[in-house]
Amino acid sequence: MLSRNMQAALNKQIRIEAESSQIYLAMASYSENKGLEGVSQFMYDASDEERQHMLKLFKYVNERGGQAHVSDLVEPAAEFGSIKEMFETLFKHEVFVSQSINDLVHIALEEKDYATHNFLQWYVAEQIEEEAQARTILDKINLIGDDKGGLYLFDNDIKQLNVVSAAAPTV
Ligand code: OFO
Repeated sequence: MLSRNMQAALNKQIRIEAESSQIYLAMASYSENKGLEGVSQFMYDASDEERQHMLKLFKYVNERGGQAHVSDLVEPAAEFGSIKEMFETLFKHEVFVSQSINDLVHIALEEKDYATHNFLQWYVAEQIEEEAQARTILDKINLIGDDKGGLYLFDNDIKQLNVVSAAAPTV
């Protein structure tokens, strides 16, 4: 059985994952409007993945005798100065999510809730992967700079990234 405190913290994370899904959906729209097919597909897939992260937590809360909560979401930014800025925002957001998962792990340990601690390990590993992926993408974008041809190639390149992550087991 989840404590009230743990339940509230997990419900907060449910909201954060749902907001992540909306943030990436807004980024999909922004990049699709810029004609970047590969980048927008990457963002659509990332948005779907975040919804899966949300649902996994949602089901866990209910399984453990709590009640998963559907809450209001903050409207995400729709405009970014550039594709580079968009990916910088993504990276910062993932760092924020990692911190939030760390805080959850901390609460689980404090409360000696080892089941939740064990459950959260999947998210800890996932955040390491997502942060690393965002950093790799940012490095590439920094290399490209303002070169339009480079951006075109990058847009093709990121499609391969999609294939790799789509082949990897998710939830
Ligand atoms: Fe849910 O992993 Fe990104 O935010």
